[in-house]
Amino acid sequence: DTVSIRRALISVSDKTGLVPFARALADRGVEILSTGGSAKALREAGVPVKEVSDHTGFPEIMDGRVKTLVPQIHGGILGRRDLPEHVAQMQAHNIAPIDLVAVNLYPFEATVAKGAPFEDCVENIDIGGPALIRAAAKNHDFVTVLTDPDQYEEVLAALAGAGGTSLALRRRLAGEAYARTAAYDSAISAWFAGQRGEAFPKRLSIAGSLRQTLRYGENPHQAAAFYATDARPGVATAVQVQGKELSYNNFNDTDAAFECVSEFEAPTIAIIKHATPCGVASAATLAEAWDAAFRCDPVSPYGGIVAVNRVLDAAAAEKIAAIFTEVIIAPDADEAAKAVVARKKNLRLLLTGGMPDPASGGLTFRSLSGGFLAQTRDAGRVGAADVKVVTKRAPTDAELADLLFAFRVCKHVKSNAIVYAKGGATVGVGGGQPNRVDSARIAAWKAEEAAKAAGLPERLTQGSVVASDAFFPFADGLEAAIAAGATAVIQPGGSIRDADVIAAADAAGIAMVFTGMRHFRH
Ligand code: 93A
Repeated sequence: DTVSIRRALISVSDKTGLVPFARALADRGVEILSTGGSAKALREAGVPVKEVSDHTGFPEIMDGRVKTLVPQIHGGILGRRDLPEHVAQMQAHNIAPIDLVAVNLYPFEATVAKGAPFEDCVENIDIGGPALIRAAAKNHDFVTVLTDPDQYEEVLAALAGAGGTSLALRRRLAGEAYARTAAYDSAISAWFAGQRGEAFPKRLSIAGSLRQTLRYGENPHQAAAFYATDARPGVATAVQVQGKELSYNNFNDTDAAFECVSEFEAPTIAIIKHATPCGVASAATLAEAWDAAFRCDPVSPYGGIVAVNRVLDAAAAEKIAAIFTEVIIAPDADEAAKAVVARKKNLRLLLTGGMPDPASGGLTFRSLSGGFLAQTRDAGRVGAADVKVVTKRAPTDAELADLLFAFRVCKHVKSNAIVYAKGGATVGVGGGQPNRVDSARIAAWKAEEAAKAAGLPERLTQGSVVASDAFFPFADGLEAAIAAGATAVIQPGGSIRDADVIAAADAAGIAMVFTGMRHFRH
């Protein structure tokens, strides 16, 4: 089933690796047919090449819209070499067989991503390319199809080794080819839906490129893989500088950590376990932020994930590496920090090259039996101008700053979320409880334990502020927070018992603001 290559058609927009690939084919005696730009690049590099238009006797017309959409090309790809009628028809119509097709498509996705005008996007919808790819993939019994420069080497190796491609290889490449054209058409249809202002088109396919298969999923008996869908800076764009392979849970937690720190402008550290923060702090330096974040909960960070929103420096790296940490994710790290991390062989360091924009749009997904839920990202961000004071006492400036900080952290804590904060750092985090008052109690209890561990005379929540991801349905959750020492509260408001909750706050001399925005995270 090994098929040798006598004639190849190369038509590529991304010219990466084109010249060495074509030269290697030519050196093996393969005749190379190519379209305008690709042929020009090959000629200039001194690789023997024949223009498709010379081969077919038909010029490229309509600004290249019709260059390979001709019977001599498609017949040469689709004809079955084992059917006498096909072979006879090829001969009768002067159609030469094409044994290899290497095509990568007009950069539609990149054109959309750079915000090009409507007409440019339409012009970058490739028609002839997908036709070539789909034809070659269909006739994979005889034809080898390549759709990505990262496949060149493998095919050249097969030619050098067995003198041709195996059926197994051609079948795999055919499957990859259809995955590529499917993703391409998905991107086009999603773009059209977006142009119509439709967030949720009639058919939605999530197209991703396999980044890596994982050893297992959330549990060892589950299989798992990681797919990248876009170029938003984050876990999907990260380069792993060192450490062993990340697991499914590591990826999930690391993403949660990085999304959390991206909310803050000042140097900020988030320590995450099970995709929920156990300590978050902003400070003048990352090292100071670490101390404050760690103080909030000195028990949970072991085996945790740490995200920072600045270039990681050595002082912060020393502190993070001093305890058992699974992963550090940062936009970048300086050489000294890398050297510190390098002392811990297993500690993974991921560098993303930038921070995600917390206000960016897009969809998030959750699978359920028989389907999936899609929603727009929680890009909501509450600032000082968005809050409404509802109590007799207004928060002080310092309280307001902490309230806004706590509410942003709250967005990243599993519901029901209660976050106490003081001086730009969390001092008590409670989440994942099916009722709000338990989350408030857990956060306060953890803060007491943390104070004991640090040898501090006072519970950490004394004189803190508190944020709630959704309204307090009863005054009891608020009373628990007041009992823990909170002096100011931020919450969405909107309960039918808001009046009771406000009265309880006023009775205790507490300042309370409503955001009008909820941040459930289930
Ligand atoms: O404009 S097309 O839709 N019509 C075609 O007949 C056609 N043939 C190849 N696009 C077509 N292609 C595409 O041209 C290929 O998919 C490739 O992306 C590109 C290469 O053009 P050039 O070699 O001129 O740079």
